[in-house]
This record gives sequence, C-alpha cells and structure tokens, in this order.
Amino acid sequence: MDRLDLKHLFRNLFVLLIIVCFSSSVHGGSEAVGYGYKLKSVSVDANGKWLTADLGLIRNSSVYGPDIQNLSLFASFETSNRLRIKVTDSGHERWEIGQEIIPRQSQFPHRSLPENHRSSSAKYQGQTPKQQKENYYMSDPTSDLIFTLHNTTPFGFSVRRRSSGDILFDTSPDASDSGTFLVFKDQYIQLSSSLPQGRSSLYGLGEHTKRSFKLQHNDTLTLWNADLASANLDVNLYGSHPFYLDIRSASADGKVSAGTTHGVLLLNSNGMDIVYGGNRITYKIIGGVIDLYVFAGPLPDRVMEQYTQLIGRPAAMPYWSFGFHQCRYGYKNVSDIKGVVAGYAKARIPLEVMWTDIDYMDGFKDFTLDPVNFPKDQMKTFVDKLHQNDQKYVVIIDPGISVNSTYGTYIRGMQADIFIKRDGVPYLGQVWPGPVYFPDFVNPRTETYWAGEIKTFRDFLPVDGLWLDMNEISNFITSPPTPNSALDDPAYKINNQGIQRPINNRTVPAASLHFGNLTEYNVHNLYGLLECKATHAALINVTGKRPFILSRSTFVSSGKYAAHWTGDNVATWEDLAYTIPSILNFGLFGIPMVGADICGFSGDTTEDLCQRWIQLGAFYPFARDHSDFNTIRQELYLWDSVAASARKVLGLRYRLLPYFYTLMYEAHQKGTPIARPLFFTFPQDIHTYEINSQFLLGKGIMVSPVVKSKAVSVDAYFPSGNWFDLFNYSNSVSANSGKYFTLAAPRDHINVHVREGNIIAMQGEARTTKAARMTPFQLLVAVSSTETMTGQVFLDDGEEVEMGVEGGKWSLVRFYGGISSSGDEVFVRSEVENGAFALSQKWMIERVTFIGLENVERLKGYELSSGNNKTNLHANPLVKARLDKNAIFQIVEVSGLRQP
Ligand code: MIG
Repeated sequence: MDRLDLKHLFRNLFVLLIIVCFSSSVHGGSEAVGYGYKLKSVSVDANGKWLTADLGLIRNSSVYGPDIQNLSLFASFETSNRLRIKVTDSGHERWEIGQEIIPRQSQFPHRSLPENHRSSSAKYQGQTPKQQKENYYMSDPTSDLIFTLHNTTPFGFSVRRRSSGDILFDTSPDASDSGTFLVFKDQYIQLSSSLPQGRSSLYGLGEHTKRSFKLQHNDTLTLWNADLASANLDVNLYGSHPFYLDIRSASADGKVSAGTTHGVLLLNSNGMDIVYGGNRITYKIIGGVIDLYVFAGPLPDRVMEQYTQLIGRPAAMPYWSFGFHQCRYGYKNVSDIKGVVAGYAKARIPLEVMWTDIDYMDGFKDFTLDPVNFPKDQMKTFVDKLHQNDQKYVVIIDPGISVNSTYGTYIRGMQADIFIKRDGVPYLGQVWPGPVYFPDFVNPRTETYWAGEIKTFRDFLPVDGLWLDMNEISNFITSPPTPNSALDDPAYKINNQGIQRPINNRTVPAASLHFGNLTEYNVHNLYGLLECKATHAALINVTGKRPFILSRSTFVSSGKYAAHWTGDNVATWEDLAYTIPSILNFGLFGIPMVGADICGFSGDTTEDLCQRWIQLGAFYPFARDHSDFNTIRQELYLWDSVAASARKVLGLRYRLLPYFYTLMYEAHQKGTPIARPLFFTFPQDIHTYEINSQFLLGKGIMVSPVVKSKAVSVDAYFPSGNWFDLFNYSNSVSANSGKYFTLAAPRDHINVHVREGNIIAMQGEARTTKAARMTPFQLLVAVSSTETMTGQVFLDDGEEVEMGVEGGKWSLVRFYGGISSSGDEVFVRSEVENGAFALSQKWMIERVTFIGLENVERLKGYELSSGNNKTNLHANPLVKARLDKNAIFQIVEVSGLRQP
C-alpha cells in the first residue's frame, strides 16, 4: 500500500463514520417519517398526459450539505411507451444534459410548465393535497403505464402496468428503509425504488467488467469515467450508462407473464453510485437533476427500440468494418506493419483493416508522423497499397494536445481558444506527449478546429477511420484540488475505482471550466461522447462517407457516432469469458458495434487461448486482435493451429457478412443489438436470464464458445427448438424445452448454431469484404416444424453516409418460407423493397439450402432428392423456390437434405 492509499484509508474511515451517523439518524425507527418531501400542490392534465407537483422539504438532514427546500416534479407521457419523471430545484436552475448534447424529441421546460399546461385541461389544477391520503394518478389511456403520486408523508411515486398491475418503480419506503427515498441537495441526490425480489432480473448499468451478465444483488455500481483497465472487475471503467433493462419472471397470481420487460434510464451525467440490493435500487448522485425515463417494453427488443428512439439510433457502420482488424501497441515501423499485412496474405487469413497505435506519431503528437519510423512518403505508399488491395487503415488519436509552440495543432488550438481552462488558463495535464491541453468539445468552435486538424492530416494520409483513446479524460497526473472549491472534493465520495478515490484522480480536475462556464464536475462523463460527436461530423465533412470511429469512453447516445471496444483486458481465460457480458451490455447501451481485444491485450497470450479467442472473437460484432507493448506478438498467422482456426471461423464470419450487415441495419432502424442475450428471442424462458457465456447474433444464430483452458466440450443451453451446426448442417441439437447439452468442442471447433425458422442470406468466403460481396448469395433455410421461416437481407453500397433512408440507394429483401397447403412443397418467397439498387448490382442466389426437412411432420415419408442443377429445381417434388415478380434474385440451384 503506498502513501496515497493510506490517505484514502483514513478518508474512508472518516466517511464511514459520517455514513453511520447519517444512517442512524435517518433510519431511526420511530422517526420514520421525518425526512423527505411532502406534496404542496398538484396539477394533472385531464387527458392524463402530464402532471406537475410542488414539493416542500419536511426536515433538514445533516450531512452532504443543506437540503433544497422546494422541488418541482414534472411527469409526462412523452410517447405512449415512454414516461418521463423529472425532479429539480424549483427555485434555481441546475445543471442538466441539454439538447445540444443529447438531442431528444421533447423536453420539459427548465423550471415550470408553460402557461397552457396550467390551463383548464388540468384535472386537479393547483390542488392542495388533502389531509387524507388521496393519491394522484396520471393515466394516459394509450399507455400501459400508470404513474401514481402518493399523497403520503413523505410523498412518493410509483409506476405500474395497467395490464397486469406489476409495479415497475416504487419509491415508497419499506420497513427496512424508513422514508429516505428522496434526498435532494446541491451535491447529493438520492433516489430509491423497491423491486420485486426474486422476480426481477436487471442488466446494464455500466461500464463495468462483471463475471455475470445479470446484475448480482448487493452490489454498488459506480459511474464515473476513468482510465482503468477493463481487467479490473466491478469498478467504474471508461464509460457511463445509467440505463438498465428489467426482465420480470411470472408473478404468483399469473397476471405478469415471464419475459415482460421494461427499461429505466436515469439521464444524469454526474458521478454516481447505484446500490443494487436485489429488492431495492438506490441512486446516489453528486449533482444534476433527477430525470428518469421508464420504457414500457413489454419485451426486450421493444425496450431497445424505445430507448434508442429517445437517445438516438446506433450509427450505421461501414460494410468493411465487419471484416477482421489487426492492431498492436508497439509496431515498430512501416516495414513492421507491412510485414503483418503480408503475413495475413501468406497465411490466407482475411485481413480487412490494419491499425496503428500511438507508435506512428512524432513524439506522440496527434496528426503527426514519426519522421524516422513512419515517414510520410512510406506511409502514403503503404496506405495506397492497402487501398489498392481493398484493405483499410485506421490510426489512434488521443485528446491531449502537446503544449509545444512549434506544433501547428497546438498553435491553432491556442488561436481558436478552445482548450479546457482552470483559473482562466488552459488546464495543463500530462499524457503521452508530456504536457498537454485538452480540447473542450463542449465548445462549438472546437468542432471546426478538430475538423480542420483531421482534414489536414487526411490530406496527406487518407486513413479510413479514427480510434479515439484516452477520452475519459485520462491524465497521467492528479492535480491538487483548487482551494475552496466544493467541486474537487464533494462531501459524498462515490466509490471511484473501488476505493473512493477522489473524483479528480488522474483526470481533469472537477473545478475546470468548459465553454459556457460548464464545470468538468458536471460534464466529465460527456467528454468521450462529445469527442465522438465532433469527430463524426468532421469525418462526414472531410470524406463524404460513412465514418468509422472507435471510442474507449462512451456515454448515453455514443452509439449514434461510434463503435466501442472493451478496453484493456488481460490475456487470461477469465478475461476471455468476461468479454461476453461486456459485449452484451453495450448492445443494451445502444452501441451494438462492440468487440474486445482478441487474444488479450496485456500479458502474453498463449496458443491455446488465442485459438479459443479468435473462435469467439470472430463472432463479436467488431472483431479486432490487439495487444500491448512488450507482450509477445499475437497475429493470427503466428501459430499453425490458430491460423487454421482463424481461416475456419473467419471463413464463416465472411460468409455471414450479409447477415451481420443486415443486423447493423436492424440496429440502426430499431436499436436492436447485433449480439444479443438469449432472452431477446426467448423472453419467456427464464433459464436464459442466467446465461453468461453464450449469445445470439440476431434472432437466430447462437454462439456457444469454449472459455475454459483445455476444455474440449462445452455445456451449452439450448432454448427450445431444433438447432443446426453452421459448420456441419447434419449436426443438430433438438431441445423440446430449453435444456443444457454437452457438445463436443475439439480445439479447432466452436459451436455456432442456427435455429429452425430462420432464413439466412449468406455469401461466399473471401479475404476482403469487397471480394466477398462479389460472390453469389446462398440462402440457408432452417425449416421449422411450425412451417414458417423468415429472414431478411439489407443491401447498399456499404459506405454512403445514410443507411436505408428514403430515396437512398438500397434494397431490402424479406424472405418467407413455408410448406404448401398440399403439404408436398417447401417454398421460399421474397418481398422486395426498393429492388432497383440490388438489381443494378446483378446479385444472384446461387443456391437455396433447406435443412431440417426431416423435422416437419407433414413431410415425413417423402423422398427428397438434392438438386444440383436448374432442372432439378422443378423436377423435385419437395423443394420449390417461388419468387415475386420483381424478385431481385434469380434462383439458380436448390438443394435440401436427403431423407434417410
Ligand atoms: O496509456 O495507446 O486502451 O488499447 O494500446 C495506454 C496505447 C494508452 C490504452 C488503450 C490501448 C492502447 C494504449 N492506450
């Protein structure tokens, strides 16, 4: 333990004492109703769309500063599926996330509702609550949610479902927690809700690395963006997402059916601890306002649709970004990276994107090239060569700008006056280049400055994407607190880094100022988001193409601009397993393009681990191999076994590219994740709530990796249905009801299954996504015993800025499969939206493969011949492909599994 830690220990003891005093005075049994707020007046819209209330403090509490005396509560149904509840100081404006940071469809006015809201439409206009406990209801008939304001002392509120009565959020105090659901001070806000113990499963609330995807009881989840390696379990990491999804099991009275799901967002950018006790969730926030959104669902995918409708849909990612990426910290020079590209080619392993870490920079200065190891002319030739081979190049950028009066980026930044300031001068931090200033992305001028720097850089090196690291903001030093500032050292210590480290630890001090006098204290968690936003705008401006940005730090709505990787893991089996919960969480956060460093970032990987990791990583939405400086090399071609596995799994990934890309389209349209928890497709199956090491791609492909050293089998859960091994269709698993199976998983194999009922559009294997896109399509039809099969494929050029907008160049083909009423014919039909684009590309379906015909009752007894040519298609009594008149696909060949 170093001296610093000792200091924390004392501080912690001190804080502990305070908490004990506080708790004993507040939870002091008989005095249960002494704290909190009471209703002073209430207005409810006659149509049940909104409600306002004035709240008055009952009694001061003694810690974390004075209580705010009067609060306003606004609640409204912003849509029939979205309820918003906001509580803030009625007398003073407080910090809250504005429209310029996260544009939302509708917003409450800061302090009070406009006059017309107080109009005659109000049911209980300005009513003074009666002595008797009469509650107030806000019940929009178009919504399944009902909001109730409890006229109790202290007051409380709850949200329940109209259809089942299930209570989703309830601030009423319970026996164990006497009346402290709402505390509202300048630097401490506490809000608490009970949860039905045993019937509620929570997911989300990140960013943390966790052993289990489902949140465990008795956990404190801290949100404060920090540069802490993701190898550290259960501590606040790079991003903040105060959003959870709550999936309910069936209620005893049968009114709530299993799988009923809602979402809750507490939109607040301040540091916070979220204490999850299983039967209670308590937010302890050090600033801002309460801005709570409840998304009605009632199923997981609907919650994601509703959540991303508010925060913004995930950005379209370019087609090429679904190829395989290779990176490393410590590539020495141009010939080193050339060698890696050549290594992949020689081993015949697909490589789509080559990356370079900070090594390429001159003295770690952004937008420069090391003149010795990465000189301009050689780099230009290298990137041109990549492009000629249909490959791409991405480089890293850190936010800190080197303080150096001969450096153009610094000079222009000073001229534009866009750096974060403290005490009137730019705040001086320390990162890779030494002393740095940090661009203030809150300032609208910074976007212009940043775009200019990116353009100048791209003018001599046409990189295809940008990797934004260190944007928590990471700082190598901790500056001493500003004297007399309550910001640097708030009374309530969030559990920063697991040991209540000061919030200023290794970042920009909280008392620093951004544009408009916004404090770092309030906007700290937004830095990465705002950097992504500026970079996204800049790239569109400069390239005119769909941007690719990978960001380490994220916040609510970052998915609108960027992809994410899970940061610095370690090359261990544990960390391999933890990547699955992390990736699934980012799907819930609206950032579906996510991956983890394949083969492990720090520490030396091993052949076995790297082989298993590429088998799993090939099915991450974002698949990149990345390693730390001074670790052994881990390019996939370095071991024969790893290379062979890489060819096999990346081969399948590339055949599935149309499927991945169509999932990107679905994410962009509706917010549904690419990699999904099993309960997205099987919400009624409560066993799926516990799964940590399997996931779905889309609705129908399930990945069940080996995440244990030396294991050559895997215990995998299969929700009900027939599942077919995508590497060998005749290997199938039949689960009548959901069940665990032990499957063989020899070293060179990962279990990837498609479920009956799915139609998957695939293309051929290739070493670049461009080459893969030129191969003919194959439709894989997993015939269902229920006799209905569906699937779709989205097609565009893969890099135009907008994806799937009206008037754009794209096509969407929906496939339906079934069995004819006569029962002697299997068919596939397609429905085409915007066929012109696909027609112009001359794509064709070379083959339709039916699997699982043997499971269909009505087809039993038929002899099926597998057709190998066009004539067989029609000669075959069982298999027939029917397409719409305007079908964009010509079917050339159809084959099915032969019945024994
Ligand atoms: O201080 O750029 O998470 O991926 O290789 C470490 C060097 C900075 C942290 C990133 C990692 C990257 C490394 N960076």
